[in-house]
Amino acid sequence: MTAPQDFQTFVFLDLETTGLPRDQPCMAELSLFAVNRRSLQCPAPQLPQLPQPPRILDKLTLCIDPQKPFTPKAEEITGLSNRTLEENGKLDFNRAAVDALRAFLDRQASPICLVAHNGLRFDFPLLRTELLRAEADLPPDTGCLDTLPALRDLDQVANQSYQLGEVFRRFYGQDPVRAHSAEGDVLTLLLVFLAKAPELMEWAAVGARSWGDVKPMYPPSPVDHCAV
Ligand code: DCM
Ligand code: MG
Repeated sequence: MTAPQDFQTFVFLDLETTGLPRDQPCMAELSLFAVNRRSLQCPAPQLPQLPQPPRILDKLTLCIDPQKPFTPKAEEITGLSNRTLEENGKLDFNRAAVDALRAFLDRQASPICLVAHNGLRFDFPLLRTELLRAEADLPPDTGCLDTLPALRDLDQVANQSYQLGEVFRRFYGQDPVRAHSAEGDVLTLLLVFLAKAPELMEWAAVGARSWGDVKPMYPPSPVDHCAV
């Protein structure tokens, strides 16, 4: 992004998937928590006391039939499987899911900034692949903040882990809950963000990328559409 962006809404996002980028994964769950900047401008929590998430917060969580086999590792850590998603009648990332996502974002005060941990390497490129496969996209000027490089940049500390759970443990001295569920990971991310919200919002104003510059994780192919 060129000019500093006064983002009004931060949309925390996490995806659960069938595997890692080398597996050309498909989405199996997505979760978004949208928070207005006003609710992030609260005093920093007295660490390690765990803050309450903001009272005013919109949520969207969808389970998705990924139509591609989970790797054993992804199945183990997410607690999702092709069989259980299918037994529960979950559909693929279809038009209704795309419309729900876009309507959810359209309801938020703009400009909006998507926030994901390791988002530039994982969540944003994969979401872009999935949207393009569904012949959809997001507005190209949507902001994209990756909290992993942002926190690393703010800390200026060498040789420490920036894995989401590790950052959470450093701030709050306890394990995050429901790791590897999309909603659990979004809550963890939001609580991590709250520990440094003023600095991260300032960082986002100049450091956020644009959705239009996010390269898809892999070319979406409707033909071999994540066949099981
Ligand atoms: N993932 C994986 N193997 C790992 C870690 C993650 O296959 N060791 C995949 C499956 C997860 C997705 O990445 O659903 C997102 O990771 P996370 O749950 O940390 O958000
Ligand atoms: Mg996750």
